[in-house]
Amino acid sequence: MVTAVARRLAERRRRLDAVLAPFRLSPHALRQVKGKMRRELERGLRRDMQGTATVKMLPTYVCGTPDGTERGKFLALDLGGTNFRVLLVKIRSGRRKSVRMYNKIFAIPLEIMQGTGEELFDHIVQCIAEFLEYMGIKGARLPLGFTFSFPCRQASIDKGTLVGWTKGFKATDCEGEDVVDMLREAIKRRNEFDLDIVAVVNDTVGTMMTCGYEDPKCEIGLIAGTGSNVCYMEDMKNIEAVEGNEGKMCINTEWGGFGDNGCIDDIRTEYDREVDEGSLNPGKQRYEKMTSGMYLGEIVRQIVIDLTTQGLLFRGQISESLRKRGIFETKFLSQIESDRLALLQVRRILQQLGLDGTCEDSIVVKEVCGAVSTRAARLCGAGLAALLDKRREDQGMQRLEVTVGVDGTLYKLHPHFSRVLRETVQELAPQCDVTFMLSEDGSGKGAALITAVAKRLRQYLYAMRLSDETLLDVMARFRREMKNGLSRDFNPTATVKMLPTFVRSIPDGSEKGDFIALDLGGSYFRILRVKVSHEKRQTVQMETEIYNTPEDIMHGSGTRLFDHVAECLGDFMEKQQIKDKKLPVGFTFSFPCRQSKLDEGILITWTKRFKASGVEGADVVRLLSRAIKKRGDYDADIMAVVNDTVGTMMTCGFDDQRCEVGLIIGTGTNACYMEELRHIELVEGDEGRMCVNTEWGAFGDDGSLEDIRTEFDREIDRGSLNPGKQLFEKMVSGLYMGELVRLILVKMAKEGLLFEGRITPELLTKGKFETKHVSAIEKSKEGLSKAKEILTRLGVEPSHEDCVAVQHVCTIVSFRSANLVAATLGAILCQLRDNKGVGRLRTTVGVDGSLYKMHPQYARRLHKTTRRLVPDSDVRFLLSESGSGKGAAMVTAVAYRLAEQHPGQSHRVVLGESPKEREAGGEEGETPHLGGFQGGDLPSDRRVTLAMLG
Ligand code: 0WK
Ligand code: 0WK
Ligand code: BGC
Ligand code: BGC
Repeated sequence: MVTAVARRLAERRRRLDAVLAPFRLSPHALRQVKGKMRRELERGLRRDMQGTATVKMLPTYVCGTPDGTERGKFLALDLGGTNFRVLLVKIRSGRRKSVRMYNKIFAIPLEIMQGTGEELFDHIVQCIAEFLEYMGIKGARLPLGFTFSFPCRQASIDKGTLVGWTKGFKATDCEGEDVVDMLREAIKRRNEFDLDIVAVVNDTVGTMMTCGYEDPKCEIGLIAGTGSNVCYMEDMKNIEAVEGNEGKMCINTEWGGFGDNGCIDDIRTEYDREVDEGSLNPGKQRYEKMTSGMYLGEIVRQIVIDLTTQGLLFRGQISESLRKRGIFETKFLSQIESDRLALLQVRRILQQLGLDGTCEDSIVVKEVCGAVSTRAARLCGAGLAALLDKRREDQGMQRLEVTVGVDGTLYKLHPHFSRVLRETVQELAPQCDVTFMLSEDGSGKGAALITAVAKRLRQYLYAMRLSDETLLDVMARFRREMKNGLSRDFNPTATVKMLPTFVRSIPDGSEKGDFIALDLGGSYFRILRVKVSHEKRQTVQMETEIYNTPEDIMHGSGTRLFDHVAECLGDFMEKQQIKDKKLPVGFTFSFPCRQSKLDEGILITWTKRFKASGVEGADVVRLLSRAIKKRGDYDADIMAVVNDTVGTMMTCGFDDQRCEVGLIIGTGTNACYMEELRHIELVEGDEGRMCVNTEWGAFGDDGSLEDIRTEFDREIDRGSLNPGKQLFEKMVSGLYMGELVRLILVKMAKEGLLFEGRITPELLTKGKFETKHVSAIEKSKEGLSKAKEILTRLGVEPSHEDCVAVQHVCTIVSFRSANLVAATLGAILCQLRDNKGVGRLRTTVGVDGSLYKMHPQYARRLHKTTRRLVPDSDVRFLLSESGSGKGAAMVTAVAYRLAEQHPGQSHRVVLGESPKEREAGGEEGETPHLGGFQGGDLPSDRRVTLAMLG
């Protein structure tokens, strides 16, 4: 008897093992699955495999994980898992960073899941309406993030074409359709409320974002629920279907389709085939059907039927209910496999399923459940290990540290699934340190975060739109910075340096003489001969030569730079046949220089394109004089070094006596103005005025503009020659504007908002989109055709809409620039008004610079905003036709005029002068300090200059 029972049990064991053996995948078999998955992942990324790859690797146009700056109120829909949720998500950023969610779960009846598409989307909209009603927010046109947990091919963040239904869904007229459009139409059909559908995302992506909000290392989203799928952040250069090689984009693998080409048929069992044939989508989602909650119960049912048929279970009696498809839900597996459940309870579950069996039967069923769920977990583990190793190798790392955000009822509720999955990953991807992070809040939160980013993406264009309120605030901030710069105590730490220029007045029309002017620092290096004569009326004749300043000179040594300047000057004097003359030279040097006298300029820091070594902290007049001396083939007397803003003010002052502000909006940006000497604490004396070079380009270097700087401004700064410096200039000036636009276009293209996501190497090349392109595209008439031309040259085959959008971006960027300049200029105008103690300021601003001159709308916008911000002023903007070289010559000429009118006058500088110097009245060396000068002890012509400006 005993042996008969033992034999029967052994036979039963043997036959049970035979049935379950294919589920017990060996490490070798799993490694093979991992290898195959790896191949399919790679294939799916290839452009030429798009149509045939079974693992679709769908671009999601999500290019970043949350960075905590997301904020706002969003509606989120979460369709495709067990429950259909409608959520209201409130996101706060900054110190009070938080996400609050209100959600309601709605059922999706089977007949809706498998009815018509219209019925399905009408049902969804019905649920939304109920939710909005319930939340009392029907009127709010909230931005919506739509988690749609099915394979969608996306051309942009807010477009998703359904590739094919999976899981329990089979609604007609949806496959091949854009589900966002279908939802928009259903909302329109209902005509009860309106929503701004900003993003459609897969639940894996929503899950990754939800977890990424807590853990920035989360770059993988895994769903082990009704369905099975994973997404991850891939390097753009590996995503052939989307143009561009920079940055990352999230890929929705849709690994559920793994094996649809038969590559894992070797491990698929007859039960898997049964389940597939009986499914809504036979032949599809084979991997999903071996791993996800929708099917595990069904596999168990198939095995139980087979074992029962073999007489190994339930005394060979197949109950009616056991024949019913789907009766053995996966939740029963989780319950049956739970260690806490006694066999008796397993038996009770089986009884509920109409399976009245013995405890032995319960043990067998439990074992079957275990075999099926373990295989599922191990197969998921093998798939995930393939992805992890791919990421590790792609990044060329020995060890990869990453967080995987997980959601799904199978992972959450099954007693062993998550553990077996983790163990398998450890086994098959030992070089990866993986943290599994359970998504507590579901993918709706993630969808809201993506909506926040997508909206912000559109929003970041809004972030470039500065309201008058903000501009007035910027104006007030700049005014404070001016004060700090003028103050003796705060100047050392001030960002806006307010540099005294020792130019005390503008021309009064009586100047005359023959001068050379050098103009270095703008787009071109000009050398001019300026003859100021006084026949009937004062006239100025100028001859100009433009010289190239190659980049290697700009970035080389200071000696080479000044040798180059001296060489050009030599060439110019040759051409002018004045090499035998020693003409006074006015040197326009368009960089921040600290001056203690007119013919000395200590370079504080390079800006724009210059970075020559050994010049910062040195006197550029001395460097140039030395370079000229070294040549010995001509002589020149550098009488003055002026900033181009000062030169511009003087040039315009020549024609308009009211000109007391000089403004440059060109490669760089800056302004100077005539300030009351009593306010310039760095210079002693209270009488009269002196021109102050504000060097406003550095405004914000102390972080005072962080609230209006955008991610693009930060990117520009990071990629510049002087990170952290000239932050205002980088938001405003011509050297950076084209690049700002390029960065925005790249990001919009990445989000699929432009060029259907096409990104070309040209578009990705720094500096390829120039400010002159911005100017060309904003031309009212031919702007759009210019846009087409320029974008075509960048290889992005723009549509008309693209051109319109690009023109829009150009406008927003250049508008912001003009508005910001209006704000800082407004501060100077208010200072002048208050200095003069007048109710209404009447003044002239002399302007120069290629951006102001060449951009079709810039000047008009600047004028308009300035007048709006400083209504109690009559400002004339006078364009400098002849550049600042003329101004530099004027400074020299004024020196001569004043020398004639006031021989022997002077004043003292306090900043940077040691007490000894103050006593001694200046250091030794070639050129004495302006401060110490007492008239008589300098060569005749020098004396005139200094005194006059005293
Ligand atoms: C919860 C997520 C949802 C996802 C679901 C998957 O919020 O987006 O589809 O998990 O798990 P399931 O409900 O299918 O088990
Ligand atoms: C022309 C002036 C020059 C100044 C330039 C600025 O003569 O001193 O530096 O404008 O404009 P940019 O050439 O940088 O556009
Ligand atoms: C769908 C995926 C989804 C997964 C998990 C699969 O059936 O194809 O898009 O992410 O289920 O819900
Ligand atoms: C420089 C200023 C100059 C301005 C305009 C800035 O980068 O710092 O000195 O006036 O460009 O050329």
